[in-house]
Amino acid sequence: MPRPPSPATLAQLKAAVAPGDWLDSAGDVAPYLSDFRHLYRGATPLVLRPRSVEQVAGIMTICHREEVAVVPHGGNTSYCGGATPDESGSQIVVSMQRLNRVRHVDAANYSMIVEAGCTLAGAQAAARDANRLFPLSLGSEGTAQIGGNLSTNAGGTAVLRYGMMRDLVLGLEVVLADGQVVSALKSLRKDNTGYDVKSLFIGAEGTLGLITAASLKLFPVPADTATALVGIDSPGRALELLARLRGAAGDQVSSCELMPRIAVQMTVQYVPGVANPLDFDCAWYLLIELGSPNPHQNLTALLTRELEEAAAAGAVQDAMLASSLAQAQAMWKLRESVPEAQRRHGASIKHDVSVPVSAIPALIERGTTLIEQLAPEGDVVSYGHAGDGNLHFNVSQKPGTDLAAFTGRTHALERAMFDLVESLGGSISAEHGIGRLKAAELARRADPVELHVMHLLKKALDPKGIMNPGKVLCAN
Ligand code: 2HG
Ligand code: ZN
Repeated sequence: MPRPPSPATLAQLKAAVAPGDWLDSAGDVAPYLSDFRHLYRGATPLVLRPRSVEQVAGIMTICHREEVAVVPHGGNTSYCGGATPDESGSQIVVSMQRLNRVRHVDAANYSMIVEAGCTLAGAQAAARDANRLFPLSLGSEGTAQIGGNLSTNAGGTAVLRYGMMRDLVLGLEVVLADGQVVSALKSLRKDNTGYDVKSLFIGAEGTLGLITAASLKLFPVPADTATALVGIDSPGRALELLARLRGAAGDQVSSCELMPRIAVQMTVQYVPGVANPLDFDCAWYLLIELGSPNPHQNLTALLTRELEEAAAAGAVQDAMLASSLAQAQAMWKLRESVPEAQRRHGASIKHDVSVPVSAIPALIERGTTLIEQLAPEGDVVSYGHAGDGNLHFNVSQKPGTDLAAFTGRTHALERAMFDLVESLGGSISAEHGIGRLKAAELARRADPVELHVMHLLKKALDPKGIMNPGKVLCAN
């Protein structure tokens, strides 16, 4: 069981980093104590900002010996409180922000090695400088860090073509709970040498070890892209269109994002600089992007033809193809601003869930009915990565309703949504992780044997329970 650090231990921990790389005053540690959504507010006696894997190893050696709990901290964009210390004031925070070098870009091998504290946007830029693409793409990419993307197995808007963070990893460097370093930073596509140890730490949210660097896959930069915003009358039509496009363009379909009318309306209303490119009012909107490294592919012609045929068959109500980069960016701004619009609109209850793509229409229909029954103060705003089967089945408070009554529905809504998702063969966390927010639900709903294996792994790798306690797994 972790225990509060003594003054002597705190002094040793401070000495493990350079002067100026630790913080302990109330004002300085404050930004590390609350999560992005302000769901939790914790306390800590110390924030450390190491600059090297050796310093992280030194910190973990001390924490292991003294049984001090460690909360890894990246860009603080977790939606599940995954990087926030608890209220006890005994957990120390290890911020990865100063471990942020791009160690190596190997253009010929289509790979790069970056440290955990690099922002996702920084990693993308390093790849682009070498005329390569690092394809993970998220609204929070300017702030979110690679270590957090790995620890939550982040998704985003290009999963359809390139996969989630786990699919983009060739190797990892991880500091274990006792300070040993797993140096598995190989940049190989083929490596069948026993268990896939690195995989354990991806999606583990810092509960098994602290990721310090990763070797990541790179791809050719798309030289031809086509982006369209399409108006449709139902989610089923969205799937029909996606299937049609995949039939015509295969893996070149890189994004398929679904938004209901209310999400578009809110975004246009609340977020400065967002305009609805479609003057036609539709029940649903689909943002489609195709990309190819071949500049002569003429994806715009292909997408135009497919949309025209779909419209002639009654599957598409209206569509606009971006005729410039600026227009494509405006369409993406519309989509990526939906979370901000929901924030500006007022309180919301979020469910980041996934189902098989074929079950998306059933999820929307049944989920909407459930929410209408259980939360009369709420409006359903279900949007997201339909091509991946992942919806953000969010509920926004209706203007003029009682806030306490609305937020009081959170638990009942979550239970009902998760029951529905389970009945459709889905997942209660598609891309945002478990953190503290969903740890109890995971314990309730995970396959018991799978959960047992998770606890076995936790005990084996973190016998003293010092790695991000209370996240992912509830103590047992
Ligand atoms: C997105 O897809 C993000 O925009 C955020 O995953 C979703 O705010 C949300 O619920
Ligand atoms: Zn998302």
